[in-house]
Amino acid sequence: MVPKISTLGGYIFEYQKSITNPTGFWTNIAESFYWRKKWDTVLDWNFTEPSIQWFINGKLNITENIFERYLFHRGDQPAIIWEPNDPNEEFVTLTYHQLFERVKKFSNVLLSHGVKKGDRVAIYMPMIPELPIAMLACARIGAIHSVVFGGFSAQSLSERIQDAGATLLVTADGGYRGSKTIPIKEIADEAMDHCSCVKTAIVARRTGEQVNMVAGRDLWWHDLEEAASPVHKAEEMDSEDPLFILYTSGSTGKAKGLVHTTAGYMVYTAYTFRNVFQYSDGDIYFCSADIGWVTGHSYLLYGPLLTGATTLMFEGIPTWPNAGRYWEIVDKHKVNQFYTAPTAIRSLMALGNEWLDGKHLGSLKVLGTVGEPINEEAWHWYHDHVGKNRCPIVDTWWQTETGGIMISPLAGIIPTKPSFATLPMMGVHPVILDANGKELHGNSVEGNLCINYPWPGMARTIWGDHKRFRDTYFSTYPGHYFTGDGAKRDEDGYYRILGRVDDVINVSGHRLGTAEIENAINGHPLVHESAVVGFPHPIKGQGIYAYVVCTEFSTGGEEGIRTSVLKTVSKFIGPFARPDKVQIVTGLPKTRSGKIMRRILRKIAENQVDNFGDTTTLLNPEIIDELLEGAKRLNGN
Ligand code: 7RM
Repeated sequence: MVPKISTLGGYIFEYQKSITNPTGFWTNIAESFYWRKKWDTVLDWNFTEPSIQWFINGKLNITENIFERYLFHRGDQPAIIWEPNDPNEEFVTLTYHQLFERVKKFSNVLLSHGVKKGDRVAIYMPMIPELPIAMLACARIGAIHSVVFGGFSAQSLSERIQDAGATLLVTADGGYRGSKTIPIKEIADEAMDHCSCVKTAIVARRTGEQVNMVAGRDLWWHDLEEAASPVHKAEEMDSEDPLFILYTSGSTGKAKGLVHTTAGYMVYTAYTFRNVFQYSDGDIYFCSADIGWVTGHSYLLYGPLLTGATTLMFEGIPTWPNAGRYWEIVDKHKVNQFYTAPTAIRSLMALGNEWLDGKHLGSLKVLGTVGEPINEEAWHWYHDHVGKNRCPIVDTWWQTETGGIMISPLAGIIPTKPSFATLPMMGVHPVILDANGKELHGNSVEGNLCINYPWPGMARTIWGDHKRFRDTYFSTYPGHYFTGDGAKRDEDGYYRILGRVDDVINVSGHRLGTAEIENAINGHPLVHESAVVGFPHPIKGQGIYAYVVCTEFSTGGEEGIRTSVLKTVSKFIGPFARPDKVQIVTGLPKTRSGKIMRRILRKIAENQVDNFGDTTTLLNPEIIDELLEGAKRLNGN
């Protein structure tokens, strides 16, 4: 297993080593894995092309590092505990041995349907055990998985399938989320109508509802698994062979398919998991994220399983059948580490402390947060009421692009400070730059957060568009990876993440591009144009505020348009991207060159009524009064 740091002195010592001699540091960590063939060169990189390669010419398979590796003496230990949506349904435990059998069988299923090394397999599933089984089977045969979050619409799913050129789709009949049943197969069918690349769909049974099975294309998972052989030898992969593609939103255009490769991702997620959460043998670890997002990939699945951990996977939502559900799960399974998003904490906090009454929570040792800044009030509530003042909180900052945690306390080792992600992980070299790209040295500085040296878990490219990868992350500040986040380094050298500095908003921990939402709204037949901004929201962190210019009003007037705009966004992206506020306007504030002055829109969405700064370049300054009037009506003040 990878080494675990256990003192502050140990952290300082290892961190220094990782910065002064990164290749030596990572060699040492990589040695603890199982390689078919060791690498020749640890690292080759430049941030101009950019080109990043770790453990060059190494040969391995990530699933051999979960199953066959020395971890296999854990055959009878639970690998995955699956807790269903309905608390009255039996939970399922898959031991390492049982999970291995199912992964090998499904590997053979994929092979027998023509999936080869390097092919892309799209996965669109609810949170059921077949989801991680499908991912691990892809990794085992060398196919590249592309998991699409089950909340995305048919349109978004089909765009992602086509972009990746997936030939096979793994899906399910339906899914349960709280009191709702999601018609997964129906959505997948609609998506497949628009992409010819998918030849086969494998459908897992969950809800048992009637679904339409297309002859010659759709097959039942259980039939195939039952008939498959459990004998399978893992494909030999190169260190830099892609492991998966995961789509994420940016400030412009369509979603980007970030590509993560095999060895670096494996080493980095395993190392950070073990050290940040201070995982010990036998602990039960619960990450509440959906596997469809990067947190689920790295810290529900790969990091924990590479550590031989027991990882708990929950199908449902925190507020059903009531707001005590997480705490019930913690007590039922004696969870030791719990990792969730600030938005979940804020929504549970708002529902009252009575849901914690009668809950023991004595098994908890470490609490974690991820996805968005955590405000102090939520931090204290989590610390006092959930952690009972005895569990360190790890506020982990990272991104889909970084593959793993970048700035975070090591639990119980680095002293915490509410709302600070604290100090960098081993091998991570953060810098803060001003708007001109000048590095701000020393403490008590604030600016744009960049990283100026490669780490093993970083994404290598954007699928099919390396130029976009360079332009997005490596050209704003040449020689640096630009995160898109603002940050402050305080008087103690601790980092506090201030949020995005681009047109990306973070709604309930879901990352969304404002341009993406605008594109969806503009797809409405009566919409002429639109502008979307974020505004502070007490539960979601940020809410979505849409200013919409209509060409005409159909029957139903403003209210009718509002409702149908929400429907359009659901159809194009998914229900989670629906705006919280839709203001119908006759125009948008634009400069002479036609650029929308978003600064003003953001301020109005935040309820500001004056001090809009320099508006002399506006072509239509009179629009401000109309916007303010409308906002007042919308906000009811
Ligand atoms: C893991 C994940 C990435 C963006 C990132 C930040 C924000 C994530 C924190 C955070 C403040 C944190 N990947 N973010 N973690 N902001 N404190 N601990 O969320 O690709 O979906 O989003 O999320 O803005 O750039 S992500």
